[in-house]
Amino acid sequence: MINTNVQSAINDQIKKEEYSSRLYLAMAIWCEIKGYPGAAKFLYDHADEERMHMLKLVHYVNDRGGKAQLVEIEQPTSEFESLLDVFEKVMDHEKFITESINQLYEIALSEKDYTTSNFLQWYITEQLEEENLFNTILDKIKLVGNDKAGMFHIDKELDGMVVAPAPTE
Ligand code: OFO
Repeated sequence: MINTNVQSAINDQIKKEEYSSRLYLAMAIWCEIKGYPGAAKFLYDHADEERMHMLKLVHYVNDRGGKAQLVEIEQPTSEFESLLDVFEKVMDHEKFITESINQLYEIALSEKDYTTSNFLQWYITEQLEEENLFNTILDKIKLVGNDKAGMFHIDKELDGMVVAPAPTE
């Protein structure tokens, strides 16, 4: 049976991953209507990826004899100034998630729940990969500045970028 404090911390993370999915969905919608189809596809895919992150946690809690809890989710921001603004907000959010995963890991360790800390290793690696990926994208966007042709190429590149698949169990 999963430790109560660990379960409650994971349920909190479930909410954050669900919010991440909605935030990236809102960004994808903005990109789609502003004429960035590649960025939109990338962010729609990433919204799905975040839902997988959430589901992986849901299954984990249930498999350990606990119960995953869903709560009300606040509405994500839906207006952005530019593509740069979108990806800066993605980066800020991912840093917040990394911090949250680290705190969750700390809780698991302090409760001597080594099974959960072992399970969370996947998320720690995932966050590192995601931060690296978003840093690369941000660097490229900053490099082209307001150059329309450059922005067109970045959008094309985003179209082909694959977000690493996440197993749900
Ligand atoms: Fe973007 O990794 Fe989950 O939240």
